[in-house]
Amino acid sequence: MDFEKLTELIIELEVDDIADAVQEALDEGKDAFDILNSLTIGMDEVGRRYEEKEYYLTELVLAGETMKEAFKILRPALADSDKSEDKVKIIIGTVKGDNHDIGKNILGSLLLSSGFEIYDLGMDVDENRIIEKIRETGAEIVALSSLLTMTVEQIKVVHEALKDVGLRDKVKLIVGGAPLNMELAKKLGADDFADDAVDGVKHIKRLAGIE
Ligand code: B12
Repeated sequence: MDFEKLTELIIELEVDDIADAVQEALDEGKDAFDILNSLTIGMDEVGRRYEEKEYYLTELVLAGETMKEAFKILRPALADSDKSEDKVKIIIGTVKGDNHDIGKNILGSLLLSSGFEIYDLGMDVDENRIIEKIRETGAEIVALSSLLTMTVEQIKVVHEALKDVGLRDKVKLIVGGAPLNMELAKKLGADDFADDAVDGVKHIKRLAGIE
């Protein structure tokens, strides 16, 4: 099972075949992160085809399903053997108005396998739920995903709401998603940004003072 084939299975939306293909690649000893990378390349191509109007919403939905099937197999294999003893608590979620959760789920799995304690609020999460969860758990880090240009402003809403209730300097806010970059993230009030989930874990470790 080569990486190009895995990328192709995502692009061709082979929802019934992807799990077996990922399993085969793992059985051959391929690195789980390289497999993840080949799947992400496929998702990027799906996005490009959608932009070019070669694919429509049905295909986007199916691509999402295909990625989820792949991830069911891949998730345990991404587990890090070098588990940290410190259980830093992290709240993750996708911002209000946004129903993309694949990237957020990948980040969550990687964080979990790196020894963090994760509270996943899901998608379409507003500032009040985040505040509630911080108070309930004492989480030190909030990691938010925003995939839509339209919803990145929600990061600012969360930042302001945290300030209003006096929690802003008690938590670190890290964000990610394609419409964001470090400059925009900081402008919106976040402390940090990372391009992808693997880098996200490194940044979060730094924010938590682990590395
Ligand atoms: C699958 C998909 C969907 C699925 C989502 C399924 C699901 N459960 O997530 C469905 C069909 C629901 C969907 C709907 C829509 N979508 Co859509 N979708 C995509 C697609 C093809 C892939 C997204 C994805 O999962 N990528 C794979 C993951 C692994 O990547 P990722 O999310 O970027 O995450 C990585 C990094 O960004 C980072 N990361 C992400 N979050 C975080 C958080 C932190 C803290 C950190 C550190 C890192 C991090 O790490 C991740 C892994 O490395 C993208 C195109 C693309 N290539 O991105 C369009 C895309 C995001 N969608 C788009 C659009 C327009 C829509 C719709 C508005 C379409 C419509 N007309 O209805 C709706 C919006 C619905 C809503 N309210 O949210 C646009 C957004 C354009 C924009 N900039 O605003 C895109 C870019 C397509 C395009 N090229 O036009 N979509």
